[in-house]
Amino acid sequence: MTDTTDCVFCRIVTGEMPATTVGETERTLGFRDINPQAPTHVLVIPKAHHDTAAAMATADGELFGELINHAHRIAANEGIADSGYRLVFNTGDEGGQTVHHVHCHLLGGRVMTWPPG
Ligand code: IU
Repeated sequence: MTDTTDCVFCRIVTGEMPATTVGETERTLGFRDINPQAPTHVLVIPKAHHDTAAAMATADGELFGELINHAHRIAANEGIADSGYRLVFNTGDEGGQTVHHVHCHLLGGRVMTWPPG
Protein backbone atom coordinates (compact mmCIF):
# COMPACT_ATOMS: atom_id res chain seq x y z
CA MET A 1 0.00 0.00 0.00
CA THR A 2 1.21 3.48 -0.80
CA ASP A 3 0.07 6.41 1.34
CA THR A 4 -0.64 9.06 -1.25
CA THR A 5 -1.78 12.32 0.29
CA ASP A 6 -2.29 13.93 -3.12
CA CYS A 7 -4.40 11.03 -4.41
CA VAL A 8 -7.77 12.34 -5.58
CA PHE A 9 -9.66 9.19 -4.55
CA CYS A 10 -8.03 9.23 -1.09
CA ARG A 11 -9.35 12.79 -0.81
CA ILE A 12 -12.84 11.60 -1.75
CA VAL A 13 -12.57 8.98 1.01
CA THR A 14 -11.64 11.63 3.60
CA GLY A 15 -14.34 14.03 2.36
CA GLU A 16 -11.85 16.69 1.24
CA MET A 17 -13.15 16.25 -2.34
CA PRO A 18 -16.88 16.06 -3.06
CA ALA A 19 -18.44 13.00 -4.66
CA THR A 20 -21.92 11.60 -5.07
CA THR A 21 -21.72 8.47 -2.99
CA VAL A 22 -24.05 5.55 -3.59
CA GLY A 23 -22.90 3.20 -0.89
CA GLU A 24 -20.30 2.61 1.74
CA THR A 25 -18.99 -0.30 3.75
CA GLU A 26 -16.36 -0.34 6.46
CA ARG A 27 -13.63 -0.70 3.85
CA THR A 28 -15.13 0.31 0.48
CA LEU A 29 -16.87 3.30 -1.08
CA GLY A 30 -19.05 3.64 -4.17
CA PHE A 31 -19.57 6.98 -5.90
CA ARG A 32 -20.81 8.16 -9.29
CA ASP A 33 -18.22 8.76 -12.01
CA ILE A 34 -18.04 12.47 -12.93
CA ASN A 35 -17.88 11.56 -16.63
CA PRO A 36 -20.42 8.74 -16.95
CA GLN A 37 -20.13 6.36 -19.88
CA ALA A 38 -23.44 4.58 -19.21
CA PRO A 39 -26.72 5.35 -17.42
CA THR A 40 -25.17 3.74 -14.35
CA HIS A 41 -21.46 4.45 -13.99
CA VAL A 42 -20.20 4.04 -10.46
CA LEU A 43 -16.66 3.68 -9.17
CA VAL A 44 -16.15 1.29 -6.28
CA ILE A 45 -12.90 1.77 -4.40
CA PRO A 46 -11.16 0.49 -1.31
CA LYS A 47 -10.81 3.24 1.30
CA ALA A 48 -7.20 2.19 1.73
CA HIS A 49 -4.88 3.23 -1.05
CA HIS A 50 -3.66 0.54 -3.44
CA ASP A 51 -2.36 1.53 -6.86
CA THR A 52 -3.88 -1.30 -8.91
CA ALA A 53 -6.26 -4.24 -8.66
CA ALA A 54 -3.30 -6.61 -8.70
CA ALA A 55 -1.57 -4.73 -5.89
CA MET A 56 -4.74 -4.83 -3.80
CA ALA A 57 -5.33 -8.52 -4.49
CA THR A 58 -1.77 -9.32 -3.44
CA ALA A 59 -1.90 -7.20 -0.30
CA ASP A 60 -5.43 -8.08 0.81
CA GLY A 61 -7.35 -10.67 -1.19
CA GLU A 62 -10.32 -10.45 1.17
CA LEU A 63 -10.67 -6.75 0.38
CA PHE A 64 -10.85 -7.63 -3.31
CA GLY A 65 -13.83 -9.88 -2.57
CA GLU A 66 -15.49 -7.18 -0.48
CA LEU A 67 -15.11 -4.73 -3.36
CA ILE A 68 -16.76 -7.06 -5.87
CA ASN A 69 -19.58 -7.88 -3.47
CA HIS A 70 -20.16 -4.19 -2.84
CA ALA A 71 -20.26 -3.53 -6.59
CA HIS A 72 -22.90 -6.21 -6.99
CA ARG A 73 -25.02 -4.75 -4.19
CA ILE A 74 -24.83 -1.32 -5.82
CA ALA A 75 -25.86 -2.90 -9.14
CA ALA A 76 -28.85 -4.43 -7.37
CA ASN A 77 -29.76 -1.05 -5.84
CA GLU A 78 -29.48 0.54 -9.29
CA GLY A 79 -31.84 -2.10 -10.69
CA ILE A 80 -29.32 -3.58 -13.13
CA ALA A 81 -28.26 -6.76 -11.33
CA ASP A 82 -30.67 -8.96 -13.30
CA SER A 83 -30.25 -7.36 -16.71
CA GLY A 84 -26.48 -7.40 -16.38
CA TYR A 85 -23.60 -5.00 -16.00
CA ARG A 86 -19.89 -4.69 -16.58
CA LEU A 87 -17.07 -4.45 -14.04
CA VAL A 88 -13.78 -3.04 -15.32
CA PHE A 89 -10.41 -2.49 -13.68
CA ASN A 90 -8.28 -0.41 -16.02
CA THR A 91 -4.72 -1.26 -15.04
CA GLY A 92 -1.62 0.71 -15.97
CA ASP A 93 -1.09 3.22 -18.74
CA GLU A 94 -1.96 1.00 -21.71
CA GLY A 95 -4.89 -0.37 -19.76
CA GLY A 96 -6.30 3.15 -19.65
CA GLN A 97 -5.79 3.76 -15.93
CA THR A 98 -5.62 7.49 -15.24
CA VAL A 99 -6.24 7.51 -11.48
CA HIS A 100 -3.74 5.38 -9.63
CA HIS A 101 -5.96 4.38 -6.73
CA VAL A 102 -7.59 1.11 -7.70
CA HIS A 103 -11.21 1.52 -8.77
CA CYS A 104 -13.75 -0.86 -10.18
CA HIS A 105 -15.93 0.72 -12.86
CA LEU A 106 -19.51 -0.53 -12.56
CA LEU A 107 -21.25 0.18 -15.85
CA GLY A 108 -24.80 -0.68 -16.80
CA GLY A 109 -28.23 0.46 -17.85
CA ARG A 110 -27.45 -0.06 -21.53
CA VAL A 111 -26.25 -2.91 -23.72
CA MET A 112 -22.47 -3.16 -23.55
CA THR A 113 -20.44 -3.82 -26.67
CA TRP A 114 -17.23 -5.78 -27.17
CA PRO A 115 -14.37 -5.20 -27.73
CA PRO A 116 -13.97 -2.04 -25.67
CA GLY A 117 -11.95 0.76 -27.19
P1 IU B 1 -9.54 5.24 -15.17
O1 IU B 1 -9.92 3.77 -15.24
O2 IU B 1 -8.39 5.51 -14.24
O3 IU B 1 -9.33 5.87 -16.50
O4 IU B 1 -10.83 5.94 -14.57
C1 IU B 1 -10.80 7.08 -13.80
C2 IU B 1 -12.22 7.52 -13.69
O5 IU B 1 -12.34 8.41 -12.61
C3 IU B 1 -12.75 8.25 -14.93
O6 IU B 1 -13.88 7.56 -15.43
C4 IU B 1 -13.10 9.63 -14.39
O7 IU B 1 -14.23 10.19 -15.00
C5 IU B 1 -13.31 9.35 -12.92
N1 IU B 1 -13.12 10.45 -12.00
C6 IU B 1 -14.13 10.79 -11.11
O8 IU B 1 -15.19 10.20 -11.10
N2 IU B 1 -13.91 11.81 -10.23
C7 IU B 1 -12.74 12.52 -10.20
O9 IU B 1 -12.59 13.42 -9.39
C8 IU B 1 -11.72 12.11 -11.14
C9 IU B 1 -11.93 11.10 -12.01
I1 IU B 1 -9.90 13.12 -11.19
